[in-house]
Amino acid sequence: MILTEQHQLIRKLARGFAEKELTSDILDEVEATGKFPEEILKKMAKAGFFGIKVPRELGGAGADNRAYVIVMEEIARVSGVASIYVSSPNSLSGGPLLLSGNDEQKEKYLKPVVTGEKKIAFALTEPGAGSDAGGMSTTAVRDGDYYVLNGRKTFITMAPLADFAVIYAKTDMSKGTRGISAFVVDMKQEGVSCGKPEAKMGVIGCATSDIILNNVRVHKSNLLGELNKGFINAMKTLDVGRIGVASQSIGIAQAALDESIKYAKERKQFGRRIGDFEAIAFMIADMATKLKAAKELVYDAAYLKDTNQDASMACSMAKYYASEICNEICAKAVQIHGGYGFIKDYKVERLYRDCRVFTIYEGTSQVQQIVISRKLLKK
Ligand code: COS
Repeated sequence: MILTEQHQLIRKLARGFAEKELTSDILDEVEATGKFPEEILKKMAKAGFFGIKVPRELGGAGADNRAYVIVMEEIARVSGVASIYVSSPNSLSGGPLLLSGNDEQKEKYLKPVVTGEKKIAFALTEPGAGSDAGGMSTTAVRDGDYYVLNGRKTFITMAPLADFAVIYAKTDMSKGTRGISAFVVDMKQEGVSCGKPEAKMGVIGCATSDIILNNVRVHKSNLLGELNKGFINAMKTLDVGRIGVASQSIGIAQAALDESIKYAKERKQFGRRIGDFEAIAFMIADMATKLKAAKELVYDAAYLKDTNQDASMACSMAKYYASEICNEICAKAVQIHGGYGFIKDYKVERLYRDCRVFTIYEGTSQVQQIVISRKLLKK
């Protein structure tokens, strides 16, 4: 079995937390204000969700990738935006530190993130470098014991809320992806500023903005890992990040399926439950089958990671398939709800908006197809 009894217990805990703490009233408030309550974030930190995969000596639970995807799935099932707060310290933002940080850096930047005292962002994308992440133009030029950073990062999740950011910059302009390095930057440092928070379609409640770097002097001790090895750090981080998005996708898809089944049993038209019409029943069968297949891909990718096998292609497959079918399932869920699916009183309206970004962030579906096909067609 890919999932053990302990993983099932973790699922129970995460589901219980999500259903108790992430109430409809709170989630409506998050949508209305664009702000996620700090007291819920504190409870999530206390439950251990911000350090699931972080070693115990850094305040984490020291659990595996399967535990992580299960928690993500269960939190996303109730709130997509809440799952972003779980993913950040465990994968995209904590990942670069876990992979390449030295003890001092982990203690200083990762530990307070796990306890919920601080927040950290991952800054790779630029206005002119999205899918072509290696084409970035942010520079870090050595000046004595410092690097001077200049450039602009864009669509950075959590940037306006973050205390620190992992910033990728070119340290050798002549070497392409082999001339990129990673730095941890204090967001309060002189020369760092954020653009205006973006007005987003979904996952409202976790602000996204640009980060502008204007002659930011970063001490050489804030270089993460080896000089010019930052791109590999980003790619390895994204491998794990992609299982995170895949698990958000199966969580939201499960919620959309649950809502659709409930509605198909309650709603009557032409004197019958709408679930008794094949048009609806077959849609539900299709949704459930695709979701089951996606779950297997997600747990399998996490298992490969946990057993130290090459998981890069499996992570991309899981993200690609799970995010695509999540969008399909949520669209069908809205269709099953008819006009009610189009209004905010019904949960499927938010699920449909929240999942739209899953085929885009942390590598579009087309980038996942690049990763998968390159692996298969490698000479
Ligand atoms: N693990 C370890 N190393 C990896 C890796 C991985 N998963 N993926 C790539 N690398 C290494 C390659 O082996 C290569 O190393 P060498 O320089 O030693 O040969 C190096 O990284 C460059 O890789 P590659 O040649 O494949 O880079 P490309 O510029 O062709 O980019 C894609 C490949 C498109 C896959 C990459 O740019 C990408 O993932 N883009 C999307 C970025 C993204 O997800 N953005 C979202 C940001 S977070 S919201």
